[in-house]
Amino acid sequence: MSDRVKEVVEAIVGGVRGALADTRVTADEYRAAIGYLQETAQNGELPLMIDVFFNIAIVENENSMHAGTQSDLQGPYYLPDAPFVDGEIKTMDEFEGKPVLVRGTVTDTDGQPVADAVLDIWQSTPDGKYSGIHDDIPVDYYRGKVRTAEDGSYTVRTTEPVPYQIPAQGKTGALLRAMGSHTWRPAHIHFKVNKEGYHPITLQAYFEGGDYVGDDCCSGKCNQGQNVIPEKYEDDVRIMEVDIVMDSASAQAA
Ligand code: MBD
Ligand code: FE
Repeated sequence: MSDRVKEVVEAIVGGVRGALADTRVTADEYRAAIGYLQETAQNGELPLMIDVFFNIAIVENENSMHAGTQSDLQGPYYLPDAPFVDGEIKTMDEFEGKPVLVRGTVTDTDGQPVADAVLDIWQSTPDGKYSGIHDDIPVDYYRGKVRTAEDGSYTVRTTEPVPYQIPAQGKTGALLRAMGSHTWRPAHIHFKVNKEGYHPITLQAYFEGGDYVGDDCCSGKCNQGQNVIPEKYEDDVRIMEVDIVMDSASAQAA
């Protein structure tokens, strides 16, 4: 007997029973739903479907345990072994991607700079693929780690990612469309920020004015208006200013 299993499963069962009652789900609908879930699992899409609807809730649980910048979805394409880069993430010339300068500062909850924090950044190509995952794009492209300087600042040059379509042809896509929704995420750049003694942060920066910002099929933090970075250019280069606040790992939950 596990108290934790009992607690979690009883709460989920209670919640689902309540929803089934509220919406007066019929026996036919119930059987159809079981068949749909079974097909989803057989097609290997159960993790995707669960993530689309529920991952953000887990992220918020983790967020409630510390102050500072709130984390966002990690997504399925993080790879831990990205190289350290010197001011520039490797991109492929053939794409002629629009240049973007990602910069900002990492501070603690007292506003003091956090030096030597590692930002691990990953993003899509200008045609919406992730290296090491799609199309044999070399794994050291579109991914890179940088460290903050003494004053907590960091800067890295890359190219603009584009909106990303989650697998649309399967059961998850069909379900979203049946709900009047869609299978798109807005363009985003992922970050993991780590520094010993601080809560790690996993976030995404979104491009203000971009398609699907605020209408993310995966309910990322842009749907709450967070981490949507104002449009700003310097010499025709889009600037993404992402300032991050790290909470001490020893701080108690708020
Ligand atoms: C992505 O690139 C992503 O970041 C998430 C959260 C889900 C699917 C694809
Ligand atoms: Fe992503």
